[in-house]
Amino acid sequence: MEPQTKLTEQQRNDIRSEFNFFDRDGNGMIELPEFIELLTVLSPKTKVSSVEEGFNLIDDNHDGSIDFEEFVHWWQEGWWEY
Ligand SMILES: [Ca+2]
Ligand SMILES: [Ca+2]
Repeated sequence: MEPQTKLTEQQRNDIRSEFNFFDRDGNGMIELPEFIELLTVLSPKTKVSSVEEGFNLIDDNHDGSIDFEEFVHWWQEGWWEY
């Protein structure tokens, strides 16, 4: 499905745990309010406006939520480290 991802199963499991942790309502998607909370935890100095910008970048298919594959992609890019 995702030939460009080179993650081990262990890494995917780790990311899955993170994803599930931030998916507060457990619907399998991270919505904007959940994402704001995520970024606030990972990077407390992040401004909400730039979080919204980041959300739109990560939301590849622009359906208003981040699904697991989008989340994995973002995680690999290490966007939040900047
Ligand atoms: Ca959710
Ligand atoms: Ca999406």
